[in-house]
Amino acid sequence: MRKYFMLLLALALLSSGCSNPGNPFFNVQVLSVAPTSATIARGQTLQLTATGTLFQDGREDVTASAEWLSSNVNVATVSATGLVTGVGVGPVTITARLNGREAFCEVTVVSAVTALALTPDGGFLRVGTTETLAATATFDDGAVLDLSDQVDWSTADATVATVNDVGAVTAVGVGQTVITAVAENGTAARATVNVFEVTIFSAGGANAAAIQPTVDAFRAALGPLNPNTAQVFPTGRREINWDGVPAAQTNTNAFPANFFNVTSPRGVVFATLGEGFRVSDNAYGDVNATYPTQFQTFSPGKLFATRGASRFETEFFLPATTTPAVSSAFGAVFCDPDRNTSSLLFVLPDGSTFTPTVTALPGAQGLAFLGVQFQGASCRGVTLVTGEAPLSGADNDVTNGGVNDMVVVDDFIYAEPQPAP
Ligand SMILES: [Ca+2]
Ligand SMILES: [Ca+2]
Ligand SMILES: [Ca+2]
Repeated sequence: MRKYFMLLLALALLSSGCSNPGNPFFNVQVLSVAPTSATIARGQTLQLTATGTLFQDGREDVTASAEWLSSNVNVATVSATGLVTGVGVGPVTITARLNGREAFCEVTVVSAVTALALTPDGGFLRVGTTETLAATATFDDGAVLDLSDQVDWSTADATVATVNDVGAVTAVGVGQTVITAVAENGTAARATVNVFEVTIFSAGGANAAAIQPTVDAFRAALGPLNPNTAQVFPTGRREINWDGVPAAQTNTNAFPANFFNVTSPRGVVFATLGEGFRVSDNAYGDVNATYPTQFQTFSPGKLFATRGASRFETEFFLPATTTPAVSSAFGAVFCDPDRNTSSLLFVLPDGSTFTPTVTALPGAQGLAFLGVQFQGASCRGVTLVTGEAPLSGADNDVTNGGVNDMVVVDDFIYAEPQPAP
């Protein structure tokens, strides 16, 4: 077997140029170039790589060893290390040559930028975060190329956001700025960037008194409590504590989702993928007799939950209308969050999300408050993730013999809904 292999090796060496044993690449069997075709703009560069397939040793990068040639140096030049530079408009063939073998890349060089676009436009960035914009150019021959590393970038207000030479925008301070990109021929494009910041109000403890200072700080930050009327106030806050819900709409899964926009106008409507909503005056003891050992009120004596789900949405409207609105702050009391699985989910106007979790866990039967105040942003609504499973007669809380963290809510506190921008 070994003898047979040695014979094969000898034959291979003979057939692959062993007359030139001083050349380390004498046994290159196949030479390839990547990419094999490309479109670049005049002035743009493109790094090609050459790979040799060797008889014994597999594939090897031979970019630095190959000889590089351009079929037309008036269209594109190529350096000794395979770097192509577009010089004039047209097609050109770049050739890599090594030990008598050749490989090619067909390059098209395009010229005039006729349009430039920046994406995303209208993004929302939290202070301290970075997002990279893309500058996409359309050329006179219809070619479309990403020119992010070729254009000149600038910001209208560096105290709001800065931008580097490849389009990476870093949020500095609350506000709005315009990012501009200019191509070599002067074609420009602009994108608006909104920078926001958030203040988190978070507390957890064994009883209402333990979270009261944080709740009150959140109230103070939002301003005066507005009355439960159809009017839109320019400032201030609204609250829902569930305690005034009539008896006929308490302890039933048919609590109206629009109760606090129609019956008692406060500018919110609820939505759930579950079976409905239920206000309880018995800590859901009529759903599961063990729940009152876990759920206490912040404001006596009613609580709120969705049924058939463990999350629901709160959407903002101009009070007593069907006109969508936005709010810049929302907070809620969470009853008995035992694990870090309850949260608020805000969707910003650009579709990005901000999802703070209830992390100030209160102990086995306590209360937590989580409030978020935005500066420089407001939201159409908020999703409340309340524990890990729907309330159920068969599903006790995790600290009372069950497997899932059961959570309900009490007071909602939110900034006055405002007309959507
Ligand atoms: Ca209450
Ligand atoms: Ca518990
Ligand atoms: Ca729980």
